[in-house]
Amino acid sequence: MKYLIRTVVLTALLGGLLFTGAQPATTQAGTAELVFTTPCPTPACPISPPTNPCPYLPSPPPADEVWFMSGLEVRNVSNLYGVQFTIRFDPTILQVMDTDSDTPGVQIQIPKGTYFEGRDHFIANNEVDNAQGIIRVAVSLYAPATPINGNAVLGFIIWKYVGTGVSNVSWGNKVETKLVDSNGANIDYTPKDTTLGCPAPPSYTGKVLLQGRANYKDTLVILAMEPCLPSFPNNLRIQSSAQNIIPDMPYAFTNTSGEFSITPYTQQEGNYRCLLVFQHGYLTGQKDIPRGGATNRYAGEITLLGGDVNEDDVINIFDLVKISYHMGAGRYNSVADINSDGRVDISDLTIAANNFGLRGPQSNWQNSGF
Ligand SMILES: [Ca+2]
Ligand SMILES: [Ca+2]
Repeated sequence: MKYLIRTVVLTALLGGLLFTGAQPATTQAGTAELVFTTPCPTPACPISPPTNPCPYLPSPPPADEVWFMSGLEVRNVSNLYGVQFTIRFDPTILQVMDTDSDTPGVQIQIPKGTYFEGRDHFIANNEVDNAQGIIRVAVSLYAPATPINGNAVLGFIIWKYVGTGVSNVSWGNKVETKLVDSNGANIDYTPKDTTLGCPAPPSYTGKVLLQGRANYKDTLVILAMEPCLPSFPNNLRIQSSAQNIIPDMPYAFTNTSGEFSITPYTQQEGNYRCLLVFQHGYLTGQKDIPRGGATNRYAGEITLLGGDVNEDDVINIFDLVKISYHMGAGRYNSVADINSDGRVDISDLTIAANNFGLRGPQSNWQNSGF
């Protein structure tokens, strides 16, 4: 038994010595790393990315304003001659931009600015599947090029953000992603995955109830960058009446419980100053947002008062006249139907009459966090 162990150890030692002697430049297992360097690899990106790559979400951003780069680097490698890698990303958050308009499909950037530039190399594969979120690349040096030792940039990815959130960006498994020496033997390495993304700012939430109704759905809530004014902005009232999408303003409609949640646009985070609330037939509502944005974003709860049928943010004789007109047979009007029960009758008139003389915008939010 002792003899056997000694033989095995001796053989292993000899094997190690022989192996080292035959291939003096071979790797030390596990010391190499594959890394993503973002936004700029060392020593420098070939081109400079914009300062803020996060898009103006959810509005579609101009494509040329939102790109940025990651370098694909190998570090502490010895005798590297060929590389094959698979990289995965979340295509709902990131897309890879094409760097080679002469080749069909989408390619990452090789060799410009990488180790391969100016050296004999063969690109066997360079394809990006932006639908699945997969990059596949295979590159080998060829003679008389000498192997890579130390650190080297293998490629560049030009990304653009297409959605809010954070994507994992990962190297494939050891079958998909391989470093090989000039004999085609695997070089061990440690893959360093990364995350990229623009986390969404915290949402403003709250609850808008409607006097006289049990179902509180479809009240429009808007985040505005202008401070709240003494009167509701007429341009927003016109647009919200048409239920158009409001350009460059985050908005949401309440659910049946009256709850809303609005996520600020990433680039305007901290610039919103007023929460505006609009529902047909009701006084408007609003709430000041502190400069720089609220820390606790629960706006609280407000009950809009009904009866403003002509939507001038005051409940007066004109509204009562209008409701009574629509009480007539064949004159149903959904805005005059304050309580939304399918009829314009004394219930709607009474709601308006009881609010006679009141004006919007209301700002009596309860239990607000700001
Ligand atoms: Ca009115
Ligand atoms: Ca009614």
